[in-house]
Amino acid sequence: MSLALSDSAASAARTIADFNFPTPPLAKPAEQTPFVRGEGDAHTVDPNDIKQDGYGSCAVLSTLHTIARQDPSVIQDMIQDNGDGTYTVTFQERVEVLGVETPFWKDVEVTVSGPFDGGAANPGDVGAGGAEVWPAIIEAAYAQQYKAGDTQYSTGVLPGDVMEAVLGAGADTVGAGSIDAAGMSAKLADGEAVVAWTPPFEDANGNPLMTPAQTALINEYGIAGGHAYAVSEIIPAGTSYVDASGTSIVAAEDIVVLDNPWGSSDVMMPYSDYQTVYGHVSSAPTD
Ligand SMILES: [Ca+2]
Ligand SMILES: [Ca+2]
Ligand SMILES: [Ca+2]
Repeated sequence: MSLALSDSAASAARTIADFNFPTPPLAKPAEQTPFVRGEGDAHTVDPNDIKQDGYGSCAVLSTLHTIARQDPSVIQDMIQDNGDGTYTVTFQERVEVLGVETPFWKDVEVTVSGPFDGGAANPGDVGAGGAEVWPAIIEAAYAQQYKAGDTQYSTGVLPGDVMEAVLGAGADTVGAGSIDAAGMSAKLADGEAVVAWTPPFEDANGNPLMTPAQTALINEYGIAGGHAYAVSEIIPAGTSYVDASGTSIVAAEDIVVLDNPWGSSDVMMPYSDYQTVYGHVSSAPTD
C-alpha cells in the first residue's frame, strides 16, 4: 500500500501503514431493555411509558396505551428478549379455513433487532438494566409484519387492526357519535381497549376541512388532526376533577379523557364536544 498522505519530499515515503491511528471513541449506544418499572408506574408496563417520536405510529402507540391501562400483562407477555439485541414479539392473527375467517386466532412471532433510536418511540423509564423500549419494540415489529417494513409509518394504520393483532379479539369500529358517554363508561369499566381518532383537519393544500365550530373546539382543546388517542376515562357530570390547567372543578357535563401517545398534549373535553370533533372509535375486549 503506497497511499501518500503528503506530497512533501520528507513524508512522501510514509504510507498510511506508518501511522498508528488511535481508535476513535465510539459513541456507546445506550443499553436498552424491554421493561423497567419506573417511579409512578402502576405496573411495569404503564401507559406513561409511551412517548411517540417522529414515526407516524399513533394508531399503534395509542392502542398500546389503552391496553397498558386495561391489562398491562398482555403487553409484557408478548415480548421475549432473546438476549442478543433481538426481541421476538407475538401477534395474533385470525385462523382462516379455505379463505374463510374462523373465530380462532393463532400466534405469529416477529423478531426485530435493536437498538431503537431516531424516530422510533422514545424510551419510557430508565433503570439499572437500561432504557425501557417496549413501545419501540412493538412499533418496529408491527411495521415489519404488517407494513412491509415501512418502519417509519409513512402511511398510517387503523387502530382496530392493531387491537386485533395485539389482543387476538375482534375489534368494533364505529362513528364517535354512535357511543354515548354512558356506553363509553361501560366499555372502560368492562376492561375494553378503546381508541378514538380525528380526521385530517386540512386537505393536502392546507385548506380547512372542518367547520368553524369544530375548528373552535380543536383550538380550544389543542387537538391534533389525523391522530389517534387512547380513551382513558369518563368523568361523570357532577364529579370534581383537575382540569388541564391544574384547577379542581366540578364537571358541568360528562368529560372524556383522551390520552395522546406523544406522552403530552392529552385532551379533556366535554363528551358532546368530543363527538363533534372525533371521527371514529375502535374498541375490543382485553380479556
Ligand atoms: Ca415502565
Ligand atoms: Ca413509566
Ligand atoms: Ca426516538
